[in-house]
Amino acid sequence: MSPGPGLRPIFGADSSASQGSGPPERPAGATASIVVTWGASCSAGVEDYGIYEGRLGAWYGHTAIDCTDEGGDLRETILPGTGNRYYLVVPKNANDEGSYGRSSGGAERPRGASPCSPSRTLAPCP
Ligand SMILES: [Ca+2]
Repeated sequence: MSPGPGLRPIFGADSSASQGSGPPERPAGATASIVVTWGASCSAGVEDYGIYEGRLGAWYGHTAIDCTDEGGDLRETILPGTGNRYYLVVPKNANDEGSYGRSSGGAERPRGASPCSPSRTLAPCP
């Protein structure tokens, strides 16, 4: 008998009792959302965060995909683009953005396309 198109537990508390169930299946081509978490910025003036997405290998071509940390809880659920992607979380307030971090060579990463704030002058960390 077919189990039917039912839902399967993802991290069920009784997973040890299930019969050979592996990780949840997902249809080919489907994209699952992911959760991005980060630590609070030490930059003075930070009020919020923006998340940028770029394609691995295409350094640096990131674009803002989320300009608000809803709930101020240092985590956001996003829908990733296809392929291999990287993400940057940038401190911001209404007028300025902070650092995008540095490349492995030590250079400040460039700002993203369609940045969340008009300029990048948020005070650096002490
Ligand atoms: Ca949030």
